Amino acid sequence: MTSTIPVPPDPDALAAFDRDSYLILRNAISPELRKRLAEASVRLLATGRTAGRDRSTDGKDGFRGVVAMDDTFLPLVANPAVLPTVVGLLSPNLHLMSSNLIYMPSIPSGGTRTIRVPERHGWHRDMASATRDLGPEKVPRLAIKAAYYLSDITPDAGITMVLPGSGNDPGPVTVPQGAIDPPRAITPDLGPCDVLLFENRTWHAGGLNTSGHPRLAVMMQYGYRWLASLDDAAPHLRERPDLDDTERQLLGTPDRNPDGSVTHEGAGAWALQQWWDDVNSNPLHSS
Ligand SMILES: O=C(O)CCC(=O)C(=O)O
Repeated sequence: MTSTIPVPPDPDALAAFDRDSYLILRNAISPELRKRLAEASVRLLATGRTAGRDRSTDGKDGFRGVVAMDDTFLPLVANPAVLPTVVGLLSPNLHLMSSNLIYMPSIPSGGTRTIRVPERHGWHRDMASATRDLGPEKVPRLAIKAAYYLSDITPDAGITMVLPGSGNDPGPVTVPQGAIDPPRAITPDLGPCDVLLFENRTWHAGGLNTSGHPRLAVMMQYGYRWLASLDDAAPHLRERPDLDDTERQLLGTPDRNPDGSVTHEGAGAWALQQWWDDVNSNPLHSS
């Protein structure tokens, strides 16, 4: 990782996210961790496990809730190279809504697909229910995904595509007839250890993987604590002595006193609030 000591987010990076609706953070994980994450992903996918399994069209496979399935994923929960930017863009009142492993097989360009074809281009915003309930113009920034790609990153690997600056575009996106991507869509220029951030309103789509190798990604989705998690509850994780209070918060600390009684709303965010205050007040960090 670039640094294990969190530093305040770069204001230019926050402004770039506001403008572009996506951001790349370079070297957010070490090559060693990346290798272990890829191995853990392959191990999980090889199991017959059905709890949390997420199989979909065109041979896509994966799981929701991988941080509770293999400890290898735990360092991603409060990755110090990523968390300051996510908190800077949302607030400290966050939890991890999902840790989502996505396996995308390679399909040759002429191969049969049911999605990412002109009739079903696959471009979407996340949190479709929020958009449905609030309306596409009214839905705010609610959550941010940090996407790590664990297989070879080549131009044909099927890395997630984004439409820059689309966060305020209620859509639907315009895709020219016979095409599968809107004009101006891009494949982010990622290095293997980089992370791609995008939010619920960013128009995006899985790219086309024609590389001959499966594409593996882990998407960590952080959202406000008042939003429901998409993963199965894993309260046992919060009991672990090797995790700290910020990790526990992200894994679902409720608004409760130590004796289980109810405390004020938002109280369960104290750890990240304190961490955020420390990150921003450390004199080592002021330039
Ligand atoms: O697999 C991908 O690249 C895209 C995944 C996606 O669209 C999503 O998680 O909402």
